[in-house]
Amino acid sequence: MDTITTQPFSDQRPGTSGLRKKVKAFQTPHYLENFVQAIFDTQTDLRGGVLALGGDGRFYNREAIQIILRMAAANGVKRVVLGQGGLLSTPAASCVIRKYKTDGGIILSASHNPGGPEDDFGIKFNTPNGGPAPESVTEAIFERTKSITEYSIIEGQPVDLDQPGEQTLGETSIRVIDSVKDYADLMMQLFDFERIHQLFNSGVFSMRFDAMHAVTGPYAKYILEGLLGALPETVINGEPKVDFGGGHPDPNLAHAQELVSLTSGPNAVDFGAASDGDGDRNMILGRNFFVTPSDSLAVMAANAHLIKGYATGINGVARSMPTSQAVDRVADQLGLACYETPTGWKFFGNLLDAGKIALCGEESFGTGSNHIREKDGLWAVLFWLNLLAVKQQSVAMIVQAHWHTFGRNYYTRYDYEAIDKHAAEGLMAHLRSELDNLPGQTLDSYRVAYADDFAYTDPVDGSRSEQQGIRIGFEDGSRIAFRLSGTGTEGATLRLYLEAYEPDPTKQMQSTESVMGRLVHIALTLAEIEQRTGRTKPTVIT
Ligand code: VG1
Ligand code: CO
Repeated sequence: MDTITTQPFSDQRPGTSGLRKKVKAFQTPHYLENFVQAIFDTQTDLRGGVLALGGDGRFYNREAIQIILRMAAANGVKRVVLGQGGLLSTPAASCVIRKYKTDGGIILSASHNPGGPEDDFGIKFNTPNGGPAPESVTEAIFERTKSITEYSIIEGQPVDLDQPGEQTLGETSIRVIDSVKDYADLMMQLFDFERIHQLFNSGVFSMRFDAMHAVTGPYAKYILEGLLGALPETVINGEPKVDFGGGHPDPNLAHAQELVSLTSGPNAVDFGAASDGDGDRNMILGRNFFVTPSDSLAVMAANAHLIKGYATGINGVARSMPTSQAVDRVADQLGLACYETPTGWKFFGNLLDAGKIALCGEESFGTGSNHIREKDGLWAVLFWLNLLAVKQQSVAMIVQAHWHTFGRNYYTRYDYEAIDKHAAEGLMAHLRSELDNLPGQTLDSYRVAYADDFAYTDPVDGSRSEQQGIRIGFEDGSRIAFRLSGTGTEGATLRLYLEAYEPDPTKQMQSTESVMGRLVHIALTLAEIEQRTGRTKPTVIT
């Protein structure tokens, strides 16, 4: 075993979902090693314990895995459960950690961020419940990175990442598994595969799933085309590539255009879905119809009783703060508990572990349930397929009927990417300084009901998270929120979230753009976006 002398890097604080940097940063000598050693130093159960390991297959995945394996061996990890080919989707990693009862997992991913030598890489640690480490753990890891002086690694031949079965590296046994099977087994417990199979065989239903050249390709092909009998062309862009085929593996209307066009026009398929780089996000499309992620969560909550895995009823739901309040309306009517958490999946973990909620989601194309502790792209797709099979209605009909019952929460998000960090911080500080003046004011006929900087006290462990984004709520149920991204790797990214509530069914078929016009204007003016960032329009609207 070698002990290598190193010096701390000052920028290894994990963000919303792990440590994300340019590949070049991770290739800096000792950079990856320092962070990994900080995990081993703080997560002491891993010594003599079991570690799950895998990533989304992006550029540098295989190299990083070889380094982590040699460090795991040097740090006394007894066994590593490794995804074949170094691949584990984020939800599959969560499934594997729980199924094999490992002492945690390391997932290599920068999720929806582009991959390749000039683009992004990331690493995150998940705890034995299968979920992203809570802030107490990520802070401990960060603290350790600030004082690290050495790390341990063994010499050794490269491990064969592709051959399933057991091998040894030093004293550590490495078991390469095909996680597709484990993941599919879990899905079969939750959904009525027989019924979905019938839907695909009915001859009147067609779908496309866009894996965006990311990690879900093999999972989607096995489950949709293999087990459920969907036609062989159902999964598009199904081969994982290190650079995601040059694309941006983010399943939204801007980046999944090929799928959008397949669900548009007279020859459109009935159902379209896409997933992101690491397989935890999902986009749901009907024929000429886009389901906002916030609506998707609400529809799931309202219909969970129709789905095998949730048929006995759900007790509670949760959404992140910027996510629309559509699910709150469902919870209200059905008498479910409803929690509003800060952005990022790590905040759902305690609620799920404590059995307080069964479903949760974020506006950023993330939905999930108590089956694992990560958001889960393919799970959401299967949930929708099961619902379509049971209801025998189109996606549009299901969502419109939902609006009719619960009202419609029009929703949109503006992202201003790679803006100047100081300008972004100044803008947020300015908004904070306005908070006390806003309640009671009328802005373009919207009366402000409350304005605050969102803070959260975890109802399970009492931990407190402050400054989680500015919320401005209006008396008619509309809302504006602002926050700075914690996953970007260049400058700062400002996110502006807008929501308008419309209870009247005769006014629920307008375009989101037209409904949002006045709220957008209020937000741009309040935050002085153009003056402070120099941007006249957002980088992307979702
Ligand atoms: C973004 C999303 C957030 C999501 C996070 C990780 O974070 O807004 O909802 O949980 O990405 O998703 P931020 O801090 O950039 O707004 V994934 O699929 O990138 O791991
Ligand atoms: Co992701």
